[in-house]
This record gives sequence, structure tokens and C-alpha cells, in this order.
Amino acid sequence: MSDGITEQIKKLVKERNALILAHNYQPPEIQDIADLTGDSLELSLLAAKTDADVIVFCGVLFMAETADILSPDKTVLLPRLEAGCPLANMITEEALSAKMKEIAEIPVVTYVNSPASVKAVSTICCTSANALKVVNSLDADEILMVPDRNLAQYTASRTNKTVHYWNGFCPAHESLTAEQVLSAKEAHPRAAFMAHPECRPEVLALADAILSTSGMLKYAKASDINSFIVGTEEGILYPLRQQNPQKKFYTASDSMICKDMKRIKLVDILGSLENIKPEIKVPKEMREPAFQAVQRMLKNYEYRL
Ligand code: CIZ
Repeated sequence: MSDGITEQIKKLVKERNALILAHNYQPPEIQDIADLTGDSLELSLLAAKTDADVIVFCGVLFMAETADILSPDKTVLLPRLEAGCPLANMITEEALSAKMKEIAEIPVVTYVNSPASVKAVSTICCTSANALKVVNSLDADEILMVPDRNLAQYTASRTNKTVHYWNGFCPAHESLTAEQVLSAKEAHPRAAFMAHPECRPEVLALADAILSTSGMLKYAKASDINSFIVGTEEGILYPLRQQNPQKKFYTASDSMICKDMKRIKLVDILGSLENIKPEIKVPKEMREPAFQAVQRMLKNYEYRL
């Protein structure tokens, strides 16, 4: 049955001149069928460079929006429209605009994990990999970082600037406690602990390396260390294990699962390619300022193919 679906998807991918993108947190069968896997921004940047007519984004809504912002002439599909991001939903354009009136001239650095409407009113975007570089690149002593408070506090701890933050968080990363990390370390004393900057400050204090998902993949491959405790959504364990079959990877906690990242099934990808929907289209008047905020970041972004 699953083989039948795989073949049908592959046939439609060719017929529609489509490209399937899968985020590092997607389930194994989705990563296996994808043309490209990676973090949200690298996937959108790679897709923009292709001549594909259709992008099927296996991830969550803000990721498909970013793909559309960078590839407005392609048709971007999100196979399950209800795959949202609780962190992105913790901020709205209206709430941010009201805050911006209060803080006047302070620039707003917006994490890519945010709605397109929020990017559109922001000074510049950042990723978890380049947040510090983006903040330091700004000609301002004070900045507001949105929507993730943990990424903002982590950045604040490494810059001389004053970083104000929005009170948002990713429930999967927020769920990881220092006690859980300490017991994982006790169980695997030789393992290095890699943590995502969306984790709480007391968890980051225990990390050997604080990295984005792409950073974790690079670090684990390049490192001489043979075992790792992983402090991010459990989907990343699949590419980590595939790319490093001789190394061991342990999740820091079994609760680091994002249910939105697991919504898309093979059958949804098939349906999406058959019907060319649900399509994600950022309105032009929102897309242009959002694109500018992403473009300002890209000047700082060390992106490699
Ligand atoms: O933006 C992304 O891809 C996410 C959610 C995490 C990361 O660090 O890559």
C-alpha cells in the first residue's frame, strides 16, 4: 500500500514539475520521499533556485509562507492546512504593531518561525543559527526580539546590546527540563549534549553546543565524539542516525515531539499533488515588506549549497 503511494507521488512529482521539501522534524517516511530535507530557511532558499513549478512543503504554515515569499512565481502547497506552529501563533501583527508604537525607534528582529504578517512589519528576520550575528549587525543599542523568549535571552547573554523579548516559546523545546538533561547525562556520561536555542536558559547552561537543526547535523558529522544527547524535536534523530550510522544519538526527553510536525502523511502529499491544494499564497502587499525583512537578514546569512 505504502509502496503504491510512493510510486504515485513520484509520478505526480514529475508530471507537475514539483519539488517535495521536508523539514528536519518530519517523520522518516516523509523525509525519505522528499527531494530536499533541511531547516525551513535553507529549504526555501534551495527551492527558489530550482525551476520547479510546484513546491510541496512538508512542515508547518510559516515555512510554506517563507517558501512563497522567496518563490512568488511558484505554487506552494502545504498538504495539511492545519499544520501550524504554536510558537508562531503566540504573536500577531496587531499585537506587535501596538508594541512597536510603545518602543518607538527600537528595531524588531523577528525569528523566521513567525507569521508572514509579522515579518512584514519587522525590521529584519533571523534564524536560530544567525540571531546573534543579525542582532550585532544592527546600528542600535536596544532591540526587540520576537516571538521566542528563549532564543532572545540566549542572544542577550552573548551581546552587549539590550535585548527586549516577546513572551513566546515553542512548547516542545520549553518542555525539556534541566533535571531531564541531567538524568540523560547520567545515563550517557560520554555523550555531548546538543541543545536548540529555543530551550530554556537553564537547559542551555548544560549544553556542550547550542545549535540550530542544520548546525546539529553539521556538528555531529564533523565531531570526533561518538555519542550525543539531542535537545530538540525528535524528528531530527532520523537524519542524524542516517548520516552517522557509527554514532549514537539519544533524545534528551521523550516529550520533545511537535504534533504539528507529524500531521502530514504520505496520503496528504498525494492528495495535494493531485488537486494542487491547499495552496499558501502570501498577499502581495504583505509579501513585499516580508521579503525585505528576509532579504536584510540574508546579507548576514552564511548560506552554503
Ligand atoms: O526554522 C527551522 O527550521 C526550525 C524550526 C528550527 C531550526 O533550528 O532549524
